[in-house]
Amino acid sequence: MKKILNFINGEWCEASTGKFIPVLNPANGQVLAEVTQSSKEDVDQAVQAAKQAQKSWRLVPAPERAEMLYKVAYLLKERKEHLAQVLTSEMGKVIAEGRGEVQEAIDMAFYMAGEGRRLFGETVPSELRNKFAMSVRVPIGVAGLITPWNFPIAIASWKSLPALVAGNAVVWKPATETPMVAEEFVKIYQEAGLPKGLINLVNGSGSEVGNAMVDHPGIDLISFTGSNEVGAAINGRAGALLKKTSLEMGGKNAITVLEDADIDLAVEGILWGAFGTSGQRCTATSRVIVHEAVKDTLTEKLLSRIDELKMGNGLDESVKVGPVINRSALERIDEYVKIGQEEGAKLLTGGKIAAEEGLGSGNFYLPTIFTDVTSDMRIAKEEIFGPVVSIISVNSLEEAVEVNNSVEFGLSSAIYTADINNAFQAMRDLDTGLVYVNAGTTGAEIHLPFGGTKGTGNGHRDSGTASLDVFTEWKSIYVDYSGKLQRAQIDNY
Ligand code: UN1
Repeated sequence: MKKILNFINGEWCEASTGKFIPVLNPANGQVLAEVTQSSKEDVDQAVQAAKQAQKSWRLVPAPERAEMLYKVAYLLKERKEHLAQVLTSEMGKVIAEGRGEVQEAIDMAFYMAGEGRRLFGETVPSELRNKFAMSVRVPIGVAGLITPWNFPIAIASWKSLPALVAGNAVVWKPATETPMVAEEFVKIYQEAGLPKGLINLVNGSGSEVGNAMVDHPGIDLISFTGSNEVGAAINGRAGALLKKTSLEMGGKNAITVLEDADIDLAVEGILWGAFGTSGQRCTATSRVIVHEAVKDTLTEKLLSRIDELKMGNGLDESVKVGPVINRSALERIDEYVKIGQEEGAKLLTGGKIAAEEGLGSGNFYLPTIFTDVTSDMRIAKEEIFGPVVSIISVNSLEEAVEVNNSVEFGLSSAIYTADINNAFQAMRDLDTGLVYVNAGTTGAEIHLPFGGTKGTGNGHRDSGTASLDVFTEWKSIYVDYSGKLQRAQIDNY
């Protein structure tokens, strides 16, 4: 049986507990590997290694650090197919999406490598004569990364690459469900020649590893993507220690379809946004807000396309919808479907665990559509993280915006309209971190900030240059070359 180990101070090693947890293929329940279960002690060793390595890494010029990232980018590119296969087998997303996700990591590596020559600060005129003022970005120290199973390599790339190019060291806890692609990613860093101790991998399930990272005084910031429940717990602990956190959490994303929209285009966007990745994206479309006048047409068209969504093992190129991550996800989704029915929503299609030949041993849930949903229902408010979409009808753009904004999350929203005035009004009023016009709620590109408002996050962003704000601090520097005491705010007034 393949064993996935920790990577600490440049060495692959078993965790101190001696325990291993099985890694399952969600499409058929097959055991793919076992992953080492870490404890507090393993976290401590990783932090010590990271602290030591960061001492010299911060002194390496950023363009030179970036050269390492170019090597990472080319290795990711070379190994794209292999990485996609590994990712699909442990996470379940269909292979085309697996390739797409690896591409996101490749893009991020090239992009952040470029940023090594663009870690700009500012030169600012001083208030005083013969005095020079500037601000520079400096690394924070050791970054603790806690990443989810749904985008196991893309999200790890959004966090580790900016952390490293900015001069930090990394302690990374990947999700227990997806340690295989994490191992592959770390091997790439190793092959690219990243000095030992700069990236450390600490595997393990449960809260012990995560809590040990948050509590460890040697970890200077935590960047987390995952559930609101865990994010809030991290923030509480870290807040008490005055430790910076960057949190990326849930969504309840909606596509609005106005009267004047291209309905066929909107149908494409909804099918892809709601059922791609089996609805397991933070950006997944889980609500459709449609103008009453086009509701029936849209609903009929959606329903007529459902049979195209072939379910199965994502490694089969013809499959469109893969499994969900595990048994408990399957049960949670099913529970929400029952809640929806009890609340009075009408189940149009799906609503059950797939039982067709061959699917029974995997975690497959049928693509599910509810109509007659109102915005006060739980299925319209809470994140389901599965292939379930709720159709809500409205009578105006204003009402659509109100419904869109009525949830506690604020990650992504989309509007389909042919009217430029409606489009601009929506771009202004939809209160999410991502807004799409005539495109679905998923598919963010890595060179723009990624993140959300309200309950989705805590004001930080992954990706884009915004991610450098997470992994650096500003240092303001004043150089007085007057040769005399100049009292600021006094001698110049
Ligand atoms: C996520 O689900 O956490 O925008 C990330 C998208 C992808 C990333 C999703 N590029 O859908």
